[in-house]
Amino acid sequence: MRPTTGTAGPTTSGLRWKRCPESWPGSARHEFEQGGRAGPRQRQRNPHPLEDRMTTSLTALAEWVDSVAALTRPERIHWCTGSAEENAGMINGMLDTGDLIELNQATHPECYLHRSDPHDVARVEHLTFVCTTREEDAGPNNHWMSPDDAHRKMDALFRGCMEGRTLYVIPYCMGPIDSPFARLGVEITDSAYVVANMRKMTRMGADALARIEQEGSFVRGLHSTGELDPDRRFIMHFPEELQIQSYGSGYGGNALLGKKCHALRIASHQARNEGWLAEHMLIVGIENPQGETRYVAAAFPSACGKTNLAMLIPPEPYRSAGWKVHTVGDDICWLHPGEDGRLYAINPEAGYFGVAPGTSTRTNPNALAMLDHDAIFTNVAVTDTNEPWWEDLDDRIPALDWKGNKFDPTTGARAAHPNSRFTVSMTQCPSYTDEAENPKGVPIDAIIFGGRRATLAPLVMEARDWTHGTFLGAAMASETTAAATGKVGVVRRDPMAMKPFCGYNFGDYWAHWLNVGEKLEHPPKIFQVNWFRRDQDGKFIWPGFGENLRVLEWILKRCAGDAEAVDTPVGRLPQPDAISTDGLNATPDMDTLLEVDLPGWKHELEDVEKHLAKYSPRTPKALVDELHRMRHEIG
Ligand code: GTP
Ligand code: SPV
Ligand code: MN
Repeated sequence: MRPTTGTAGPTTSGLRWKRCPESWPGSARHEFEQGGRAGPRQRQRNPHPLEDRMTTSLTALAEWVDSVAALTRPERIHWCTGSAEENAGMINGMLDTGDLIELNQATHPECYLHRSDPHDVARVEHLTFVCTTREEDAGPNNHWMSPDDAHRKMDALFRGCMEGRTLYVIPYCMGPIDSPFARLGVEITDSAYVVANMRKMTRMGADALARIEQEGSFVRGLHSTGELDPDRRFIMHFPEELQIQSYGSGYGGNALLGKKCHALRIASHQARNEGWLAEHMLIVGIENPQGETRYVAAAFPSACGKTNLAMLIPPEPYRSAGWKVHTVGDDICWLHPGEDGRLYAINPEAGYFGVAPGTSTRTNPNALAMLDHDAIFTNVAVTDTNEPWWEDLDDRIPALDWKGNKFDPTTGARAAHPNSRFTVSMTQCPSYTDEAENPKGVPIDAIIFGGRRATLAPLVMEARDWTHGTFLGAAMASETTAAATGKVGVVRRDPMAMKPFCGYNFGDYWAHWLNVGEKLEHPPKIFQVNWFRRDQDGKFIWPGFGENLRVLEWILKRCAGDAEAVDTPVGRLPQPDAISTDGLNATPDMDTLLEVDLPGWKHELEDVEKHLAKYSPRTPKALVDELHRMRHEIG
């Protein structure tokens, strides 16, 4: 069954989109006034000869689209309204071209499969650049190219690249449409798949355009899938120009420019100038049996458990005691200091682009429940009944692998790509909360850093204060995953889970973290967790997933002043019996999970010292002092 244009197409959003008020009191407006202009220039404009409808009253936007069209030479220009009819038409078009494959519409209505080019299945960190005027401002954490060189390179790639294709203009809003903290962008792309994904992942279309026209300022993102040649693939960021240019990939983080490119790399740069934080964090509310909801934000590197923690289902006996989970976001979090001295979080996204493998009724039932309608699957396998399938989903044997070849289980090969993904509107999640639309955001009690570490890092520990917490974040390390191309399972430093996403020098970023914390009268407490500690047989010691609520319970008790902790040179840990194991089938080895291996930490700190020194002279002295204090206490 295909969606019919003009009738009810895939309905993605139950979001309450409000008409734009006259003006927004927030920083975007402020920035605009600081620019000293009286208001966005408006002019009467005749439609471009290639356009299929009238476009915008904002001259800067119209001129930019004209200039991109002159460079890329598309056959047609389409301004996306975000309507259901438009979406249905585009999905039909992709079914015709084979960009989308219909899945079983009886079991999975409005679900489609996209198979990427096999060489285009993950982020490409080695081809991702931050192009600031001065190389030091991008820092050793980023690949750098001068803006002039980058523009020259990208102009050459974009020249004529949309010949015979449609240029889509996607106005989008990151954050609740009526929030002062929301930011606007326009992505130009020649990929219908990108449009369909952006429609689920952002507030896209007419309302966003209306706000862009009122504010006059927006991030310009230009994307073309090009010829998908990995040697002609670049993801360029120009934070000083509020521009993104991406060529040669159709994959998520490389192509859905609102996500990592805008909401992290460009936004982190803006956040530093404006006194807030743009972070790679989930946001979740935990409601205790007394009915009090406390929000935490957690930064784990790619494919290290954010989506799972954000929508966990409380295990027994927590569920029957009345614990509930409210999901605000699963990947990106913008944190603003509030007038009451607390930190407030919004999720700039409107959907989830989540890792499929490992998702099952045992690990993440909420995710499964949101994936049986109106979802786009990328690079998963399919069963003989044409349902989406991935490793660990269940014990069926799929018929076709992610490339569309007949699946042979005897080869030991995986059927779904390890970085196969789903795209779905956040409102489809059973644990979705309206707080995701709260323009002020939600107040954060705890910030949690976590990584994938087989050894050393304990299940949980608390930082003694904001500075120590910033140190723990800066020192984070984690095993690499399939979310980016390159080797998997290599431990690398991934400060605040932002190694691939910070749009400026980590030295300046850590200084900014310290500054933000210093100004907060009631800063969140900072914790570090590790769900991925392994035993001698290589098995995970901690059961993880829903059971992680047991750790969150201790964290929230600490925030409320209701739990004890043991002070150690590296951080404050729970006593082994402080984490409840009631109702677990087998009691995990809590002694190992909570051990503090001081010689191991001594060795770790030597490596952290070298890591911090890489960012000298911009590394804040307070972090080096913290390292010395810990080392001194270890003795
Ligand atoms: P990105 O979308 O790439 O940013 O990933 P993410 O941080 O949201 O990770 P996600 O929750 O999708 O989990 C990635 C993989 O880790 C999946 O295969 C999960 O099944 C697995 N995982 C998540 N949480 C846990 C946990 O608590 N324990 C174990 N052992 N595995 C987990
Ligand atoms: C990640 O890699 O952290 C993701 C997926 O969340 S992507 O959109 O590719 O960045
Ligand atoms: Mn992510």
